[in-house]
Order: sequence, then C-alpha cells, then structure tokens
Amino acid sequence: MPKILRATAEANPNIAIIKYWGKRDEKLILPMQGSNSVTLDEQLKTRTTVMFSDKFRQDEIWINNKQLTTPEELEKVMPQLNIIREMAKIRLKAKVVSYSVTPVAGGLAGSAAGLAAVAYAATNALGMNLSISELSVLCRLGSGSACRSVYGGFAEWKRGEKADGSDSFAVQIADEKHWPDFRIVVGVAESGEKKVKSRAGMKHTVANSILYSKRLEYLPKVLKESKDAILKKDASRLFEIAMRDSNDMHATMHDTWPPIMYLNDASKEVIYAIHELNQNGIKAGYSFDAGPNPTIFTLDKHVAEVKKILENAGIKKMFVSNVGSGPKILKDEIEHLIDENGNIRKHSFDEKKNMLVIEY
Ligand code: 2P0
Repeated sequence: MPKILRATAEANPNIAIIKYWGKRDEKLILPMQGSNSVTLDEQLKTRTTVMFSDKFRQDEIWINNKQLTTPEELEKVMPQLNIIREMAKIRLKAKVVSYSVTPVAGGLAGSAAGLAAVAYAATNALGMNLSISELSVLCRLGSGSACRSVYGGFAEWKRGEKADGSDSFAVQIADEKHWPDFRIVVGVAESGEKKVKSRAGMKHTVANSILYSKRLEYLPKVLKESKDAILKKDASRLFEIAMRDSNDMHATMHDTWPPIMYLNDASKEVIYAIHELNQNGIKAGYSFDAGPNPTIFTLDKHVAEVKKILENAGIKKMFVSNVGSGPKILKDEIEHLIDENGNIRKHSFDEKKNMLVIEY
C-alpha cells in the first residue's frame, strides 16, 4: 500500500507587543524592523490537515468549511505550499483543510496560526526534518507574523540583514511557563472582514507615511526594553511600551494618504477606560492590530476589571487567554480533518462544548 502523505497540526495565534508593520521585501516577506509577541493559549487555535496525493488533480484549500478560490484568498497559502513542494522535490497536489477558531481576517492574528499550522502539517506530511528556525522561515513565507507562532511563550522576530531572508526568523524570549499570571484579554468588537487587509495597509504606510521613518528609528530601543521587561516580568513597564507602540503604529496608519483607520468607537472607549484604570499605577495595556478588536495585556488579578471595561464598551464576546504553547502535531486518526482516502471529514465548532467536533 502506498504511504499516506498526510499530517495534522495545531497552532496558536500570537499577539504582537512590538508590532510588525512594513516590509523591505514583499516577495520574501522581510520586515523593515524586528517585532515581538506573546503566543495565546488553545482557545483561538487553528487545526490544519494537509495531504499530498497523486489522486488529487488540483490543489484544494478549505478554511472553516469554505473552499478558497480567488487569487486574493489564495495569496498567502499557495506560495508557502509551492516552496514546501520545491524543498521536498515533489509535484503532488495537496488538499489543505483548516479550522480556525479565530475570526478570520478580523484583525485577530488568525493568519499567524493558520499559516504556521499549514507549514507544520505540510512539512510533517512529507517527512521533512526541519529545525525550528527553518520552520519559522517557512511560516514567514506564508505570513510574516506566523513566524512568531513557532514558539510558545514570548518570541522575537529578528529583522535579519541578509537579502535572501535566511536570518529573518523568530527566536524565543521566554517559554510559556515563564510568567504564570500574565493574561491576554481578547475582545471581539467586530469579526467581519476588514476594509484594508494588513498586507495592503502596511505597503501603503511604508510608501506614504511621513511619520513611518521616525517609527523605524525608535523601534530597536523599545524592542530591547520590552524584551528586558518580559524577562524581568516587569508588567507595568511592558504594558506601557505595548500601549505606546500600538498607538505609534496606528498613528503611521492615520498618516498615510488616504488614511487607514482600523479603530472604531468601541476601541477608542477601551483606550480611554484603560488609561483611567491605570491612573494610580499601570494595571493593563491595550494593543490593537489591523482591526478594531482590543487585546489587553494584564495580570490575573486585574482580569475582572479589564472584562468590565470591555463590556462597558459594548464588547460582548471575549477570550481570557494564558500564555500559550507552540504548534503540535496530532497523530490520532480521529483528529485528522481528511480521511485516509483524501475525503474531507465533516467538522464544525461546538460553541457550547467549546470544541471542534469531527464526524468519524
Ligand atoms: C503584527 N500585524 O505584528 C502586526 C500588527 C498587524 C498589526 O502581522 O503580509 O498578516 O502576511 O506578512 O502577518 C498582520 O500582518 O501580514 C500583522 P503579511 P500579516 O502582528
């Protein structure tokens, strides 16, 4: 019987503390600057099964039970798959079936978990034995922020200097056990598709923002300071750096022409309320990616107050996450989203049980 080239991986999203916003190489996805992040726990994970087979006539990519068909939808995963095929020296077509608990494209780092899970599942299906740095590069070639999801805990994506991108990958700052009372409260203010996708938004910013060059000047210093604050578990220092960096990134977005504005009224209400909470000492720090959904970094003892703030801003749906772990490979037959014959298994997310249910 021919060997089944199939594997299933799960990966967790990461939330940037020092944000990545801008590329120096569009094709290789090389950033203008370093960034760092914290990996979320399994509540917002993505599970992906990849199978290669000579039975498949064409590549098929499915996310949350919907087949991706347009070039725009396929622009991240296809280059990544093609690079993996090239590395493994195979031409077999692939079926990729993914389920993401993260609202896709809602500015909630969904593509990071998604592209990390594809890289892990595809390379595992082909029996490729890659180092974690090589895997991080492969994740990066799908989506920049995905390269930080290869680690649990806190990670830094090195800008790198080389033109081929071989030194632009993530390294771990501290693992998931380092800071047990660290919490990330993720509010879902909006889960719809955003107006300007990150990829287009950052390109526009690099090309048009006058403030952007100033951002690049100050980032090396805060990258170092934030790493130091993580290692020392200096919460108030880290939360202040995170808020300032989020504000700075959004300032460069507003500074483009025409401007890009991802924050909405609820986001702004959260910003004001967190500053009020922090009046007598910093208890929490907000951070916004390319969307209106607030992410609040805080400590366990302040979670209740933070949740109240989000609720008061009209945000009903939220996740309180611990610091999470890196990707894992699932080996049980029942866990694959594609069966041995290449058929997609029916699957859906059971909100009540808070778990992915697969028909087997
Ligand atoms: C980040 N974001 O560091 C920043 C903060 C959004 C704001 O990484 O073009 O989906 O695939 O490299 O990784 C979103 O951009 O963009 C992002 P590509 P990606 O998390």
